[in-house]
Amino acid sequence: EMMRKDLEKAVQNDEFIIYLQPQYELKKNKVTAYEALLRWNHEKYLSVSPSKYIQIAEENTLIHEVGQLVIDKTFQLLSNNKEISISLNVSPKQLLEPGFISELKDKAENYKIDPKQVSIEITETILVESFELVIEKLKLIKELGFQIHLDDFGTGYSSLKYVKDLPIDALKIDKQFIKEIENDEKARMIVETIINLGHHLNLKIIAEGVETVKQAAILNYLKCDYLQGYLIDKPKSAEIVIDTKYPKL
Ligand code: G
Ligand code: G
Ligand code: MN
Ligand code: NA
Repeated sequence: EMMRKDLEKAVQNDEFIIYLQPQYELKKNKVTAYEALLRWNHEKYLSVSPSKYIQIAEENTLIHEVGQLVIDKTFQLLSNNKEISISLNVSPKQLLEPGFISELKDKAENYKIDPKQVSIEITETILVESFELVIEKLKLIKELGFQIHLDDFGTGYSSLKYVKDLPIDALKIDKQFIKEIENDEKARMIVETIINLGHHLNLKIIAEGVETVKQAAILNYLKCDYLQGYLIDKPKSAEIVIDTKYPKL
């Protein structure tokens, strides 16, 4: 309840900032994309996970404001940096809001950005309810030129149906699997199979939670497309990350 009141103030006082975490493109041997991760720039809340206050924001109408400010701040970054791509996390409630798609379209025009620079990350849990409606929404988003990434892949429910029926561009392999690929033969087989499945379906593959050089080497050998994780960098303030020249792996 206290957090809800603080959240209202935070929206009014513009206390939210965007952190970026780089995504390393193995084929090009450099960072070419970033994931936007929301942070509450307040001493009490900076270390609190956004999933916590997003959940509270979702229990009332604040999620609309928070979602809009994430889009505004991200599009502002993109309009100043035309050569990068950024993916944003969108919760089920946000995606299903009636005005969401037109707002996305209008903001892309206002900030003069190419929708191809933007990926919308959705999680599998989004899909359990209102599957048909979600497909319709995602198709419209794709028609506007935005990309769609399926987040936390492998941990949800009935994922293969989603991979077949959804208009997606990439799969993000959940960090739980990546954590185990060095020492667990089964985890490595699963990751290899996800990568091959994705490639057969013309999808890019992003590995999340890459922390070691050995994990990166295995993922490179398995032809994963992008690496994201502490090995490259942790999420940091957007300005710092965009100005960082990351070394080759
Ligand atoms: O950022 P962190 O590193 O702690 O992310 C925690 C969780 O919060 C993740 O599941 C991430 O997807 C989610 N998250 C981070 N930023 C946003 C955001 O802007 N919108 C939504 N809906 N979720 C976010
Ligand atoms: O749910 P989603 O995948 O959007 O959230 C990504 C989460 O993973 C964020 O909380 C982010 O801070 C965290 N994260 C990013 N890289 C790593 C990593 O290398 N290891 C671990 N353990 N977590 C990571
Ligand atoms: Mn994500
Ligand atoms: Na994820």
